[in-house]
Amino acid sequence: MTKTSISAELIAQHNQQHAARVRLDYESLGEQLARRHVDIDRLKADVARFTVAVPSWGVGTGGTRFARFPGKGEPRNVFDKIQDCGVIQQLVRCTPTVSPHFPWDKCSDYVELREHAQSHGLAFDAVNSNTFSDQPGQALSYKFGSLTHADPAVRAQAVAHNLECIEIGKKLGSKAITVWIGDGANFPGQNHFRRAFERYLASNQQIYAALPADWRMFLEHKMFEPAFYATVIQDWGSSLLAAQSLGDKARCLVDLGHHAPNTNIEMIVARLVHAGKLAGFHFNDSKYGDDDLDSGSINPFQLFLVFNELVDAAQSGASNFDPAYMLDQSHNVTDPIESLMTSAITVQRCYTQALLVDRVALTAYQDANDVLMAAQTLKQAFHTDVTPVLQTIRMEAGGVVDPVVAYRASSYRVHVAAVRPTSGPSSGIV
Ligand code: PSV
Ligand code: MN
Repeated sequence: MTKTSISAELIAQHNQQHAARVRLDYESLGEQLARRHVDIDRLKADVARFTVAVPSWGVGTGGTRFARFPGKGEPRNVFDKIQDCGVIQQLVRCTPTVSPHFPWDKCSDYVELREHAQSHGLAFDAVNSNTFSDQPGQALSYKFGSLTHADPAVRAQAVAHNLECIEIGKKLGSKAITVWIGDGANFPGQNHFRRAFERYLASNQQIYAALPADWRMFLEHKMFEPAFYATVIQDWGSSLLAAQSLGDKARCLVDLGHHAPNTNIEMIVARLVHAGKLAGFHFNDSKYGDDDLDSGSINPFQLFLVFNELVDAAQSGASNFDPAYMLDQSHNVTDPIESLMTSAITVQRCYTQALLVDRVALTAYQDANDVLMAAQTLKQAFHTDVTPVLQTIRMEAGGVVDPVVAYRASSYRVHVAAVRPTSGPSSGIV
């Protein structure tokens, strides 16, 4: 039996208040879509299968390089984090998995952790390794790199950590490891570019060799930070070279925040699909750099355009196409649970809108060089308010019409704040 933090009565009452209105909105949207030859019930069935993983680190309050302002009732450990993720899933019903990060989520009994997650209706998604910061008691420092470090002993330590993550992941039921490293240079001359990349490949070969047969390795690129001059895996080109040289199980993960402003990310997605190397996503949004803002909060159209490529790839039967969807956000000024719920729904919304693109018409406009109508075809889908579809899916799955309203009404944050002491102010990003 699934443990529920939000009471069944509250959920029932909330939905009762909204059910009649949602039904009318759904019918009205259904009529509108029927005129576009879209069957709303089929659309709903497609969208109901869509899920996105929640990052375990996202339920704690984040920070910047300058400060962190802790919130009330923050999770004290991975068990609390899972409880918070359970609330998200209970209300939105499209986030049934959690992506853990080690050593942040280390615990003494992973069988117990897996059972704890199951009891909250959750399973585990990709495990993430951390060789971008030093941990208390760690033998060798990652100050000058990890998997690409000049010293083979540091590289060996970083490889060993990744192997440990795979072992933990096996116990948790994960099927992938995401490797992101902060390795690089802050000054010209600091690193030998080719040697650093060669060391990256050699270290990753050892990790790759330890992957179980049904696992994947997700390589995550990032343009800059903490290496501000030259990051070893700074873009999808380096990531693709690495994935191709490692083998079939290695794929390229796209974190939306890891590109220069104005980069055409949807085109990167199309290229990775073409290469059969798209691992999946870390969804978030940004204005300037790796801001880790809530998905779709700055540029929802970009998110839609990414999903436009994904739906196109799925519908045209692209090979090796099975992307993993995860959020990767830092919530500095909002309640993380509220941000993650609204972000998951935003991602689900963009997927739904992308399903509405009239692809036959779009192809015809593209082939006829009818630029304006091609663009309008995308805009028509993007401008469709699919809220009634998402609300109906949530209600039918046992979630709620308006997750933030229900969450606030539950006073969950107040309840957990009573048992979880507020962590002191701290500096530095988490
Ligand atoms: C790095 O900025 C990143 O996007 C990687 O995915 C990390 O694992 C994550 O953020 C958490 O710091
Ligand atoms: Mn990321």
